[in-house]
Amino acid sequence: MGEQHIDNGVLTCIGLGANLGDAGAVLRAAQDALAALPMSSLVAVSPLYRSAPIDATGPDYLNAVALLRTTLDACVLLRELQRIEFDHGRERSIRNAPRTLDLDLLLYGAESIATPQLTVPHPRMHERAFVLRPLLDVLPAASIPGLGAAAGFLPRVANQRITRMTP
Ligand code: PH2
Ligand code: MG
Ligand code: MG
Repeated sequence: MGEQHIDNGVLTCIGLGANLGDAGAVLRAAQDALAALPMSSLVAVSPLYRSAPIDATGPDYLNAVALLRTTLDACVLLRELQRIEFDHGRERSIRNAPRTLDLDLLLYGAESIATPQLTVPHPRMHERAFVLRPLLDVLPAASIPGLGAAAGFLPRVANQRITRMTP
């Protein structure tokens, strides 16, 4: 998968989410946009999952997680993700407002990053079934810096209703 083959670089995990419009079509287009990123190679994309909004309102979300190997800096990658969101009609209004496309940098290798623009690992990823379930599909051994094995958090989100759509 991916437009180019990259052997070096950092393995990153990107959360994809959408709950407005044709969310399935938007997520497929977002996968193509990730595959086209410079200095990057799309390694895997999870199945899509449907879930109710968490800490938010609006229609159900579709979510997935992509694995991207890249030599882009984390802040450059973040800007690319924001450009892809913008290209798909994302408007930045109030926090957790319904969105046509949300691309979250969940993990950047084993790095912890804290700048005004970017916090990695994503601070709430271990509390959300819509992140953990697809993440563990593509990277069963995923480890969250500072917290440990992602799989260890699954039992704590067992109360969150979530449905795998494909395959
Ligand atoms: N994203 C949010 C807030 N709540 N709920 C679900 N189910 N899926 C999301 O992607 C999501 C959410 C903020 O980005
Ligand atoms: Mg986001
Ligand atoms: Mg988000």
